[in-house]
Amino acid sequence: MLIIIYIFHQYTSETREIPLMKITDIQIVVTCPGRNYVLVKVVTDQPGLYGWGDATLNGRELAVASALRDHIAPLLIGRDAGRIEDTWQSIFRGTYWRGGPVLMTALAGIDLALWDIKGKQAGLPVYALLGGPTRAGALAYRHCDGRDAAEIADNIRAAHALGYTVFRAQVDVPGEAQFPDTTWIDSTTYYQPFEDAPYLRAIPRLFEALRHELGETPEILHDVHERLTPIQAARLAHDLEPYRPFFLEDPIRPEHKESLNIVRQHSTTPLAMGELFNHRWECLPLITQQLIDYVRVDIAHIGGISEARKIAAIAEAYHVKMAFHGPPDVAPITHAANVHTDMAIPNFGVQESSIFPEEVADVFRGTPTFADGLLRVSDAPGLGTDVNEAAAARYPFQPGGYLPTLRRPDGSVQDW
Ligand code: KDG
Ligand code: MG
Repeated sequence: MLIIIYIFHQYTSETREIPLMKITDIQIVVTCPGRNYVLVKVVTDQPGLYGWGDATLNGRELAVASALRDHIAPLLIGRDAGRIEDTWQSIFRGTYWRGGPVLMTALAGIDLALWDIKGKQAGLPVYALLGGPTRAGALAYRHCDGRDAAEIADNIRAAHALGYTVFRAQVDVPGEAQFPDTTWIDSTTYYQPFEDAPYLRAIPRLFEALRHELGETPEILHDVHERLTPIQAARLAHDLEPYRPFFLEDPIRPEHKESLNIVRQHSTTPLAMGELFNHRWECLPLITQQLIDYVRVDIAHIGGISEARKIAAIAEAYHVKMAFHGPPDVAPITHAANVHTDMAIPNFGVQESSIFPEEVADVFRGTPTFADGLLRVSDAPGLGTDVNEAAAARYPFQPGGYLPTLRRPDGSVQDW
């Protein structure tokens, strides 16, 4: 017995104590430097030690802000900021209601702030905490949309001159009114008409023209935005094959995942999906049945880095790569979290990059930088991002930042 007590004492007295960091405050900052962002500041009892997370859900910002302010933050005051996984589990499972974009975006805000704090406490960038770099930077793709193939080709040439090698091509479909020539219904809603047959003709023609103009080297991808039925998506994926798209994104709606089998059976065009998913279980059938090649989840909408790395680990086992969603409607903090994760995981595929409104630079520090085709984050501890709160207060929330509602020519609703 004495020996056991002695060994226990030796063990505990030699174990390094990691100082407890109590969460003393959680502040929600809603700001609109050109776009609405919901930011989460987790403050600890350690002098000057705080973390920033992003909890922005485009068009539903205040729902997330309320979930955080009214329901989640009060549960976390006084808890140890160092217990990231335990906090994740306690918010996800421990509060009964789980999943969905609002709650998972709120959870991401907390999770990112806690990883930021963990890195600052350790004096290490988050990618180092995740296992260290596996690459020099994250291969980035750039949006090169346009009214027609000639304009898109010019945009791709201009982006290539900046160092990009992967490009997204979205084109106006001839004969259809396109944004900004859309019909405003009221100050917050506009309708944009969509017809599938002209679209299905236009995209293969676009890729044919781009290959003709630019040759076979540029990697070009296209986002369907969930607008097709499975058999239409199968036809598009098949028709694009000769032009070797990098991937075809969100070819069908996200609900009935097994429908992707139909697309898969008809084409070897790589498929990407996931920006509307909120946790690993939604990705699971697509990964384990190898129905997609790239997981497009949004770190801000799946509960943060803690969930992202688990999805990446599951995907790795099935030779599926990660292509985290990176639109300008999530804050630079999420973009930094994307690149930290990209840097550390072995199955990184490509990173969507975005151009932010100019005012964003007034509010955020530490947005990932781009050079030579790659996005990089700094070696600063944590996520390396910071928020100028005085500047954020100068850009109050703007209501009405909704996505357009698409309508078929007969007036019925079509997926965005
Ligand atoms: O809020 C919705 C946008 O983030 C989405 O439409 C952008 O599909 C998108 C993409 O791939 O960036
Ligand atoms: Mg998309």
